[in-house]
Amino acid sequence: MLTDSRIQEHNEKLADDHAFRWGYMQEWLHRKGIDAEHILQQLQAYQVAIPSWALGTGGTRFGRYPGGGEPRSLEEKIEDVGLLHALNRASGSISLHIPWDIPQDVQAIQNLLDEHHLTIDSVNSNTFQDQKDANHSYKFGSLCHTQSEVRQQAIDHNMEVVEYGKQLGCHTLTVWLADGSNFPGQHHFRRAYQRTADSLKAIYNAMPEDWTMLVEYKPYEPHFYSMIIPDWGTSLRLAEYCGPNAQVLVDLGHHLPNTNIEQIVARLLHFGRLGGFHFNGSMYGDDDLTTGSIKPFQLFLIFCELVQAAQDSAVQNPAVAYMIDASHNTKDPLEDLLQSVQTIMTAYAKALLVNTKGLFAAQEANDVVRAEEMLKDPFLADVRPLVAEAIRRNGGALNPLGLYRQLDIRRQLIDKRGKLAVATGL
Ligand code: AOS
Ligand code: ZN
Ligand code: ZN
Ligand code: ZN
Repeated sequence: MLTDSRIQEHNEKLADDHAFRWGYMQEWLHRKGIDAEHILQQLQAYQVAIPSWALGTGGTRFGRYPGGGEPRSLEEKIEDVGLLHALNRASGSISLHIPWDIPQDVQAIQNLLDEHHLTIDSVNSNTFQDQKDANHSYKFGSLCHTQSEVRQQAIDHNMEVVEYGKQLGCHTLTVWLADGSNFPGQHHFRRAYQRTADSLKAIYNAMPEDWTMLVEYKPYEPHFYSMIIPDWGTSLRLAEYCGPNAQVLVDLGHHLPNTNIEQIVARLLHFGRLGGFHFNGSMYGDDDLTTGSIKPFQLFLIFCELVQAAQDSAVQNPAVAYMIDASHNTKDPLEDLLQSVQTIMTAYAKALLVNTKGLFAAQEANDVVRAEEMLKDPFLADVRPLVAEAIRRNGGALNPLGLYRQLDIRRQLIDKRGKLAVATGL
């Protein structure tokens, strides 16, 4: 189905057009005094993790329309990510969700990962659903629960998730808590917070020293009156309470409309506590739409903060885990993920082109218009040839989505897995 020679053939067909556009881009960069090779190196090194739960159609609470050919097992999920990575060479890792993705045969899974040049980037715990045969219910919370037995069950689950991660060479635990309340008076806010903090710390203390814990925040949903970790301030405080290897995870959809996310990113970088991202797009809330589909300028501004911080020796932030967290109701999930990676790389490429020295000078001089123009100039540029060249040099396809469609990969997956195939846990 997708072989290196297919990719070569595809690239040869597009070579002429690409040479024309890339040639123009190179000349443009040259005139601006930008070292194209240096930008390419950074783009070529960039990787974004694919969530195992985004490989099938998600649906909403009102229903779900399966797209067909969806992965039925962890093995098939790995194959799907392998396919994406072969096309764009920028999706070289997977985020797993336990218990949805429990590996039955660790060695076989490791072999399959190696075969597709993939790693496990993070493992996610799940205390937002009651598990089969569980002794206690999470209906009234997990790490925040009033009863210590329930909290302990949730702590033990997180430790079990870490165990699975260790077996697969992973070093990151992502914790998203659905804990919260629906009505005034339901929670004792201060006590519920402290129980959560102490439970998280228990997990943190039991993790291996070379592991990172990422703490996600979310303002509402599934609870609508209060969430235990509603905002980045709470995540940050919890991370600090746990220790140096606990960091904040920013899910782009977990902000109230019009929140200045790029400023949050800058603050967290300044405090050295930005641990990772869940990329997606948001119109109203946690919509989990395709990243950049609604606010491409914001995505670019977020990358500007990341690039500026990377160039600043005063910033002491650990490596950031880049992950996608999206849900697909109408699109082919693989097409959506290809679009997402392309969009993320485009935003990153534009951010790399910002003349930061010039920007800082404009800021110092309080030249508001010049500062803004310094950002608009690269944002409005068409950097697609630059991204395509980076992917091509890594051995990927000049047009990953185009090749996916041309090879009719979804049809092949449906033939192999069936029309109603459903990914586990979704
Ligand atoms: C939930 O809203 C969070 O975004 C989680 O990161 C994630 O979507 C979930 O763990 C997957 O079900
Ligand atoms: Zn998320
Ligand atoms: Zn979410
Ligand atoms: Zn989301």
